[in-house]
Amino acid sequence: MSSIRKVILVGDTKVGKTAITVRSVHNSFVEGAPTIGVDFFRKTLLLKTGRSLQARIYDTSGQERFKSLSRSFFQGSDCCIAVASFDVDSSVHKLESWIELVKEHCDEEETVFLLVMNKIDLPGALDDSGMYPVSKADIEAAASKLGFSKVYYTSAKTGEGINELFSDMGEKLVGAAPLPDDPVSPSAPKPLDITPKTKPTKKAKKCNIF
Ligand SMILES: Nc1nc2c(ncn2[C@@H]2O[C@H](COP(=O)(O)OP(=O)(O)OP(=O)(O)O)[C@@H](O)[C@H]2O)c(=O)[nH]1
Ligand SMILES: [Mg+2]
Repeated sequence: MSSIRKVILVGDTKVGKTAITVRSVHNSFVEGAPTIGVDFFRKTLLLKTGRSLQARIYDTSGQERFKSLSRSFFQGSDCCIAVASFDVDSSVHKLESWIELVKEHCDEEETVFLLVMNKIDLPGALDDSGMYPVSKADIEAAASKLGFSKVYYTSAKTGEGINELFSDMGEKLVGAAPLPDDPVSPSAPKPLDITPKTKPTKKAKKCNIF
């Protein structure tokens, strides 16, 4: 297994997928325009072991008109960051359909799914003040329905929560598929399998939801 991992960001338009990516890669925040199709970024993820991973990040558009283009980039993803935000009404309800769409493109390799609620800098966003179309209670309910044990609360504007998100992602990616020579990797080569192969039945798709 190489040390390169494919990461995709999905979620409704305007939730801040590009802003999160730019904050993580360039440590800056700019009022950007909506993504046209897909943007590509690279980031080195430093791991607790001292080793590193290269993340190839595909920041997809959340606009309906680009959906078929976006989904063509889902194939072979090692990690999916699903993003919603307090100020985008449909963003939490649509998470499930985004995640299902990504799962259709997961192969038998394990894919790590992370759930992000962005724009925590908006005044009162975390207080369930009723000021925004989406509340903290809404995202927590969606997380439990979708099987996520954790919601990453972030602000691309201030940078809060972004480092934690990407460093956790690196560790989980390695947990899902250890790097060569990692202590958790099998040290001995696998014995040759000489049992006759029957035609494989359709494999169940394995996904890691955190
Ligand atoms: N206050 C605040 N605004 C944010 C944050 N993240 C993004 N925004 C703003 O939200 C708007 C949408 O951000 P984008 O990053 O373009 O959203 P996107 O999800 O990439 O949208 P598409 O590319 O259309 O799918 C922009 O005006 C951003 O400046 C944040 O953490 N806090
Ligand atoms: Mg974008």
